[in-house]
Amino acid sequence: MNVLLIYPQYPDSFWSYKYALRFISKKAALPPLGLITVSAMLPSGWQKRLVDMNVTSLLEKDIQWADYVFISAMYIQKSSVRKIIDECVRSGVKMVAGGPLFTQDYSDYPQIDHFILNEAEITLPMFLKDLNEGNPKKVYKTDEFPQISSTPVPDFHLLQIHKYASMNIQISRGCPFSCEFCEITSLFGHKVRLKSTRQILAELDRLYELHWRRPVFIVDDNFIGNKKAIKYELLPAMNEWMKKHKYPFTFNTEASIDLADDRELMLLMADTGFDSVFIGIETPEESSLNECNKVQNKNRDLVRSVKDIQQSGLQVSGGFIVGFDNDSPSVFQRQIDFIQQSGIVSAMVGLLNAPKNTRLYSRLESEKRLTTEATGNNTDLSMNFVPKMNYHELIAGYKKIIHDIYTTGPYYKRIRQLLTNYKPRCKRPVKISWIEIKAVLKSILIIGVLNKGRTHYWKLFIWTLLRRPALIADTMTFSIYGYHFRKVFGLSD
Ligand code: B12
Ligand code: SF4
Repeated sequence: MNVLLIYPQYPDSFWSYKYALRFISKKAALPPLGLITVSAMLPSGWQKRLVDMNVTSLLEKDIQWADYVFISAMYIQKSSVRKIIDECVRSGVKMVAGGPLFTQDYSDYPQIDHFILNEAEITLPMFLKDLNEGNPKKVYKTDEFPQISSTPVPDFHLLQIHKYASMNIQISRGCPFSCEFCEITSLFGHKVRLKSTRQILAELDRLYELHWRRPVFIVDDNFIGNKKAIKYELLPAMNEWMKKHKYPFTFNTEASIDLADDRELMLLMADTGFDSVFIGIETPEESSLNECNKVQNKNRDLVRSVKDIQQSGLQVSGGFIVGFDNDSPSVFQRQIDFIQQSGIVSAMVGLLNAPKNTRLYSRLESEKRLTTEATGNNTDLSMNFVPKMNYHELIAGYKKIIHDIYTTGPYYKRIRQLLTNYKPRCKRPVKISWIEIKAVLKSILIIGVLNKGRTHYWKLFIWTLLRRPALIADTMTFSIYGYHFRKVFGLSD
C-alpha cells in the first residue's frame, strides 16, 4: 500500500513566522507532528511519503503514486485542504482525513472517503482492521482519550529536516483547566496523559541521530499539567540526557502561569535547556479573567509572575485576548501597558472567537450571538459572534494595541525590558553556524540599513554589546521576529 501524507499550506500569520524564516533560510517553523505520528502507526510494510506543503510543492505524480492520501489539518488550513481534495478527486485517489479540523466538524467535506477522528491511537486501528477485512467505514470516532504510553516515536525520518527552524515532540495531552474559549479540553480532555520517560528519551535519541542540533518545541497544551511527574521524573532524566549529549537542543514549551509559583521547577527547566515558555495571559482585566474562567491567572500580580519566570532563566511569550463581554474601553491601554512592562516580546494579541465544541460557543449560541464560522486565525480581525462592545470600537482598539506594541520604538524598548530582567542559565555551548552568520548579515542589511526603524535597531545593538553582551544572539533573533511582526501586521516602521 502506498500512502501519501499531506500537510496543507497555512496562510501568512503571526505564527507562520514566514518573514523571519527567510533570514535563516528555513521554509517552516515546525513540522506536522500529528501526521508523522500517524505514519509511525501504519503497518510496517506500507510505503510512506510526506508532502508538507509549507516546505515543498505537492506534485501530481505524488498523488498518482498513492493508493491513499492521508490529510491532517487545523481550521486555518481550510482553503488549502479544499485544493488538495479537488486534486485527489481529479486523480481518483482515496482520501483519509484526521486532526483537529475534521475532529471538530467533518460535515463540510463529503468527498473525503474516510474520517479517522479524535486521537489515532484509538481510531486508526479500527480503520486498519476494517480495511484489512475489506469493509472500511466512512467515520471513525471515539469519546475516549487513549493512554499515550505506547504511541510510537514519530517518523521524523520522513521530514526534510533542514527546511524547518525547529523540531517538535509531544510529552503530554490534556489540560486540567477549563477556560471558556478553549477547545483543547474538548479535543484532549482534562486528564493529563503522559508518555513515559523512556519514550521521550527515545524521541530525543532519534532527533539526535538525525543530526538535529537546533530548537525542540514541546507541543504540550500545558507542560506542567502534571507537575509532579515532570518535576521528579521526566526533567531529571532529560537533564541527564542533555548533559550526556552536551546540550544539543534548546527546548521551549507552553505552560500555565502557575509555573511562576515553583522556582525549583523553573530552575530545573532552565538547567535542562529550556529557554522560553508560552503562557496564556489573556488579559489584565480581572472581570474578564473571571468571565472566561481563567482561574490560574486570577488574584495574582501577573507582571510579577512573568518577571519571576524570566529571572529564573525562561523567556516568556504570551497570548492575549480582547473582546470579552467584560472588557471596557480602557482594556486596550491596559493591555499595551501590561505587555510593555512585562517584557513579553512575542505577544500574540487576538480577538476573542468561539471555536466549535467550546463552552463559549454553547453560551453564545444560547444567547443567539453567533454570526458565522470562526476562521481559525484570531489576528485577521474576524469574529464569529456579536461582541458586547461596539465592533468598530473593538477593532479600532485592537489595531491600536498592535500599533503600540509592534512599531519599532515600543518593540525595541520591550526587548530591552526583557534583556534587563532575563537571567539565562542555558548551558548549550556557543556554536555559530553559517546559517547564523548569514542571518546576522541579512538582518544588518535589511533591518539595520534599509528599514525605516533602523536607528532603534542600532541603539539596541550597541546597548546589548555594552550591557548584556552574552545576549546579543537574542537581540538579533528578536529584531528578526520584529521584522516579521511588522510585515504581517502591515506596519511600516
Ligand atoms: C504545535 C501547535 C502549533 C504550531 C504549528 C504546528 C505545525 N506543525 O504547523 C504553531 C505554534 C505554529 C501553531 C499555530 C497555530 N495553531 Co496550533 N497547535 C499546536 C498544538 C499545541 C500541538 C499540535 C501537535 O503537534 N500535536 C501533537 C499531535 C501528535 O497531535 P495531533 O496533531 O492532534 O494528531 C493526533 C490526532 O489529531 C490524529 N491526527 C492528526 N492528523 C491526522 C491525520 C490523519 C490522516 C489521521 C488518521 C489522524 C490524524 O492522530 C494524532 C495522534 O493521535 C495544538 C494543540 C494540540 N495539543 O494538538 C494546537 C492547535 C492544533 N493549534 C490550533 C490553532 C487554532 C492554531 C493557530 C490558528 C492559532 C491562532 N489562533 O492563530 C495557529 C495557526 C498556525 C499558522 N501557521 O498559521 C488549534 C487548532 C484548532 C482546530 N480545530 O483547527 C489547536 C488544536 C490548539 C487549540 N487552541 O485548540 N500551532
Ligand atoms: S490553560 Fe490553556 S490549554 Fe488549558 S484550558 Fe486554559 S487555554 Fe486551554
